[in-house]
Amino acid sequence: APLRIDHVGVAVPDLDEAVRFYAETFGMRCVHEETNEEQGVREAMLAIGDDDGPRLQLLAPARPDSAIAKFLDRSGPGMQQLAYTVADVEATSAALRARGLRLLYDTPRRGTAGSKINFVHPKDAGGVLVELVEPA
Ligand code: V0V
Repeated sequence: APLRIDHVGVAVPDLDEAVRFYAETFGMRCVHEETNEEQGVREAMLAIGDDDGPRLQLLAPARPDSAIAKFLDRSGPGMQQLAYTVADVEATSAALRARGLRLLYDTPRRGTAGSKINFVHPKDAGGVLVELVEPA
């Protein structure tokens, strides 16, 4: 079972503008920023109150053929994923596969800050793109 919500991911067209919007509107602080070449994404993690709690992840496309670019084209800006912290991403992926869910990757890939990640296809999770995160 998941341990907690790790983050909620929101697709945005412009990362810097979105970081500014959340800072000015909600007083939320950017605590981490990186580009993930493999995922084709520029992302920012925003703390909400308690630094150790779930975060808001802003996701902007780094390339036109990326998952986030495709999401923005189809759906426009908005919530793109719900991510859970898990103790062991491979074990959790195997358990979900055994229950008939499609995991997007055979083996985990690299996520934010050296975490290991996998995803459940949204069509197998009630229309929600579920990300599993094993922190570094
Ligand atoms: C697509 N669909 C979604 C969705 N994306 N539904 C809910 N939430 C989403 N985010 C629906 C779409 O409307 C279609 O429904 C159907 O799924 C299409 O499925 P598909 O043709 O199999 O797939 P694509 O080409 O639309 O791609 C969707 C997937 C893709 C989820 C397969 O986005 C992907 O590979 N995502 C995983 C990687 C990712 O999201 N990376 C960016 C974040 P209808 O129209 O058929 O009903 S990177 C990240 O989070 C990091 C680094 C981190 O957290 O550490």
